[in-house]
Formats: sequence, C-alpha cells, structure tokens
Amino acid sequence: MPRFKAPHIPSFEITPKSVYLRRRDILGLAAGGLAMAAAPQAFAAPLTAKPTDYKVPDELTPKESVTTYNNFYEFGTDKSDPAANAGKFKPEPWTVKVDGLVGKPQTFGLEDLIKAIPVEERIYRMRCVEAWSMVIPWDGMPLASLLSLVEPTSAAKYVAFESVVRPEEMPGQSGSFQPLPWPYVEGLRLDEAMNPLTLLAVGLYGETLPNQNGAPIRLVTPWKYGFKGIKSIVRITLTDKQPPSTWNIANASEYGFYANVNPEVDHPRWSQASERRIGTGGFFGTKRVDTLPFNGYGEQVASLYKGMDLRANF
Ligand SMILES: Nc1nc2c(c(=O)[nH]1)N[C@H]1C(S)=C(S)[C@@H](COP(=O)(O)O)O[C@H]1N2
Ligand SMILES: [Mo]
Repeated sequence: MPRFKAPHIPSFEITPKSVYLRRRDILGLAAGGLAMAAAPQAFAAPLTAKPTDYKVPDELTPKESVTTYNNFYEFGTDKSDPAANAGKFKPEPWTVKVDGLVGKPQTFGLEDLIKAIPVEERIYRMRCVEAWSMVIPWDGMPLASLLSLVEPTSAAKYVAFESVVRPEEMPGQSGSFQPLPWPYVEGLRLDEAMNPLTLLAVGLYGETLPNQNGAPIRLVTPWKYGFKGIKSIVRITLTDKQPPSTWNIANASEYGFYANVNPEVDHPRWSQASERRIGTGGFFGTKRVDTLPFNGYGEQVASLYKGMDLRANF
C-alpha cells in the first residue's frame, strides 16, 4: 500500500509531457498489481508557491540511477552499498517526534502526517558536495506545513533533525568500522526551514521512498549540498541554538553548517565550479555541467543570506 496518494499538483503543469506520460505508465503498472484502494483525489492548489517554482528544465535522472547510486553511510560507504544493504530495513510503522520550542509538541505517525498535509510533486536538482548531481522528482510535503502544526514559539530560531539508529538493520552502525558518529544529525535556521522549497520527501518518481533514499521520510533542501538532506528522520526539535550537523562534526574545516551550493567556494580538496550530472549520456553517464549559485535556486533563497559572508559561512 503506497504511503501517499497521487501528487496534488497536476503533473502536466510542472512536468514535461513526455515525462508525465512516462509517470502515468509507471503509476499504471503499479496500480495493475496493487489494485489502488483509494479513488484519485481532486487536485488541490499548491500550498506555498506557483507550480513553476517546483520544476527545472533539466533532464530527469533515471530512477535506476537515483535508487542505486546513493550516500547513506548507515548502510555502508560505497555508492552501491545502500541499495545492496537496505533490504532488511523496516520503515513501517514509523513515527516522527516533533518537540522543543513549540506550543504543541507531538509525535506523528507517518500515515497521519500524510493525511494531514497534502503530498506534492517537486522536481529538484540535487547537488552532492562531492560534485555529482541528479534531477529528482520527489513527492513530499513542505516542512513549513508540519512546523505550523506544532506552532514554534517566538524563542525558536533553528530546527534540529535526527536520523534513526538501528544497528540491527543498518550494517554501517554495527560493523567494526563506524564511518560517522550516530545518529546522523542535521539542522537548519528556522527561516530556511520555513522556506517554501524545503521539503520532507516521502516518495520519488510517484512511489513510496525506497529505503536507500531515506525511507520513509527525509529532508530535501535543493539549494544546499546533499548532506543536509538527512534521511530516515525520527525527530525534529525546535531550538534557540545552532544545531550540530554530522559532516561538520566529522570535519569542520571541510563542511560548514550552511552548506549552500556555491561554485565560488571550493572544497579544500576539489573544485565546486562544476558537477557530474549522473545518468545523463548513458547509464551512469558523466556529463559535466556548471554548478549554479544556490544550485539555481537563488531567486527563492538568496535573500535569506543577505549581508552574510558566504565564504566564512560555507
Ligand atoms: N542519515 C543519513 N542521511 C544522509 C546521508 C547519510 O549518510 N545518512 N548522506 C547524505 C548525502 S552526503 C547525500 S548526497 C544525500 C544522498 O541522497 P540520495 O542517496 O537519496 O541521493 O543524502 C544525505 N543524507
Ligand atoms: Mo553528499
């Protein structure tokens, strides 16, 4: 049973027609086997911005690449490890605890969350700090919608996120070599968290999120490096202090808190001026494209950083 229904934004508004037709094929195939219980829901208006903000003209990364070339160190450090090792992971049932500086702390069952907030499709670029990138059709809900349900207090300035810890299901948490400290943690400033682009994804390509992509719910901040997109979230805490973030803990000189995509600020060990667009030019192709400031989302987010030195706050 899929955890969400069809995207609420009409796909034809935000997706090239060929892709839309292909998506219909995918959904049709799935429906043939599963006998969809629910009738298609009426399309609702997008929650926070025009549908045109939610697509990019770039070619989609094939689903095969999106689901087999991953970073999810809980399942191992090679790109192929998450797809190979995440089969044991059980993303159902699932709860997300939302607490801290909020008026109405709450633990949401994932099913209830999906009922409370319409799931939308968002086609976003994703730029890993390692200088590869993809274009992914996510299905998810604006983080702002979830936060409004718990009513952050005026003291709340940041949002902290925490991934699940399950050594019995996650070989990267149980082996003799522990690549990172667990749990994986991340954070955003509250205004970044409230930005309409910030998404909690529960699916991709119109289907329930695969385990290797962060099932059943993960963060997507398309103007930031991929490591901000924390997977398999179990807790979201509103705070008045800048939260710790895993890659910053692991290596503060190479990975900052903000991690905004910036072609002008190189990683100490490689250039960030361009990126390998995975899945273009054949299977795992490596077409190189220029990296854009804020990954091309400057119009929506640059104002968040007005007056800040983006070299110091990398
Ligand atoms: N919990 C957790 N979240 C994580 C990671 C991880 O290792 N553990 N890797 C991050 C990195 S570096 C990237 S680039 C993206 C990759 O997401 P994808 O595999 O869905 O493309 O997930 C991010 N979220
Ligand atoms: Mo990454």
